[in-house]
Amino acid sequence: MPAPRQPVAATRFDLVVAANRLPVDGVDDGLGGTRFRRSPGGLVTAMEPVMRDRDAAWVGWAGVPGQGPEPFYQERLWLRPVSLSAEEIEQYYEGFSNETLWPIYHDVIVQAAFHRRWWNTYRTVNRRFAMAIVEAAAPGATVWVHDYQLQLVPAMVRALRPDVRIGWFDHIPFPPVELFAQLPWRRELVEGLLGADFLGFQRVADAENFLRTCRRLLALATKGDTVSFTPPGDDPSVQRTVRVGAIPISVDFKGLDALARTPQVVARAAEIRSCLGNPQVLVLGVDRLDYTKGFRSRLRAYEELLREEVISAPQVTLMLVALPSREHIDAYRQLREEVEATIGRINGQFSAVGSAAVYYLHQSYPRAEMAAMFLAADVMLVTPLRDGMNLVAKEYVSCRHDLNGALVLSEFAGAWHELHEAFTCNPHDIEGLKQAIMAAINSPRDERARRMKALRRRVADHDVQRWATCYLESLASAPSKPHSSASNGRQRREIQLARSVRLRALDHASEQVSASEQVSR
Ligand code: GDG
Repeated sequence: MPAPRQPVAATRFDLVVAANRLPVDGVDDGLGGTRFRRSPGGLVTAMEPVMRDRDAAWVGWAGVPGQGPEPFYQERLWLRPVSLSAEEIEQYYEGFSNETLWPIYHDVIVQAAFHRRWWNTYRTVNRRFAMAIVEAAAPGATVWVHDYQLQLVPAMVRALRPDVRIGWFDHIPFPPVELFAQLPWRRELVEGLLGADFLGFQRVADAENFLRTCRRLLALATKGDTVSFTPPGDDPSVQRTVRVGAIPISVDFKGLDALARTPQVVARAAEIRSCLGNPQVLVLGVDRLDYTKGFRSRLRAYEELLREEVISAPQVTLMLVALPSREHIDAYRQLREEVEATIGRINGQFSAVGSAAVYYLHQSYPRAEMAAMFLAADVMLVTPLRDGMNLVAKEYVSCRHDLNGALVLSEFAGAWHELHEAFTCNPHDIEGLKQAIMAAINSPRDERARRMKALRRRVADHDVQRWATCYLESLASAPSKPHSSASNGRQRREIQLARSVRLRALDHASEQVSASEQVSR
């Protein structure tokens, strides 16, 4: 039964989460319109326990272009859609977020593109998110902003609502300063983030990269895990202290473990193996089809192992699940073409009638089917060239209650810093990758069990609920008040007013630049 609509203007919340996407999927309502249902993503699962007992709101894009739906309650969570036009999606999301920031933050595996109109739209959209947050936040609320699409939001919210506590979490790597420095808008991005009280990263190295960036590019003073900062135009005698820390994200271990133990999933795992002709070794890869995930290295290693007759198909079968991703972007289209051509070549040479060397699945599956795939696979290949964390590695481990299965894990995944008992690989080193795959395939049962037990203990102890709780505790205990030497209440109010006027002026200017650039395109 749909939850009753609430009077929107009067709604204020103690906890406001903001992420690019709302945790909903649009589905056809059968009447020519769209109905929204909860999507079972990792972030929602993570947030559930911390949101359950609080008045919480979630601000984000509903996933369809144009005017979004009115705010609505779903399972006690207030969802506040941010509308994005088709052009804004192209410029803010596909353009600046995924063709500028994503490559820079992932070691420039592909070249980054810089366009001023993308940046202007990024700023305009960040501003829209900030306004939605400001409207939803109760006095003194906690605001938790997520990811690289919303890096300007912390300072924008702070300028309008200094009473709220603001955190930001980076799901992807934070790059070394030498790469970050390429961004023409590097200063604005760092200043945007420094509006937060606490900035969370996946790895210690990401937090350190951020601190180094503050020192090297903005000449800011850092001390331990903190950085001191005066926003531009503010009273220079007032400094805010921002804390930075590594809080690695995780998965819902208990939920996945329970799912993988259900008779349906256990039976389905056996059925998958049987459909594939009961190979001696089933090797699995599950990723978004993204150039960061190391598809090319993985396929090359597998092809060479077949060609050198170290393994043979179908005794060793590879199942590759490649979730469709960012298909409007050239680099993703090219990757798909290359992956599909390589798989065609491998299958042409090494498959037999009725048994393929590679089973390629370019589609999305329900969670239970994914759990069955994890349970069916003897070897799991997680070989990114760079990855903030990689949840798939942790999901695989969570599903292996039988203590069987071997995880091959790239040292460039954030997860590698926690999952020490995996079979480590460097995906740039094809010989090394082949050796890691063979070590996993040939590992004795008791060694696999020993490794898997240790991996499972780590993920069970550091699950996603603990991640969310730790994050919110770190945010709550971050230094709160600005250290002020001179300004009194009146001065502060004046600065406050000046800041919000400046923000409005900036927006106006950015919208005008966007408009004039569009005219001249
Ligand atoms: C970013 C960072 C970081 C995949 N195929 C299907 C499916 N999936 C699910 C997986 C997993 C999720 O998608 C992918 O998460 P990853 O962590 O592997 O990677 P990104 O999408 O790049 O996520 C990453 C993460 O944020 C969290 O902070 O770990 O480093 O890049 O949960 O299971 N899910 C379903 N069907 C599929 O076919 N249902």
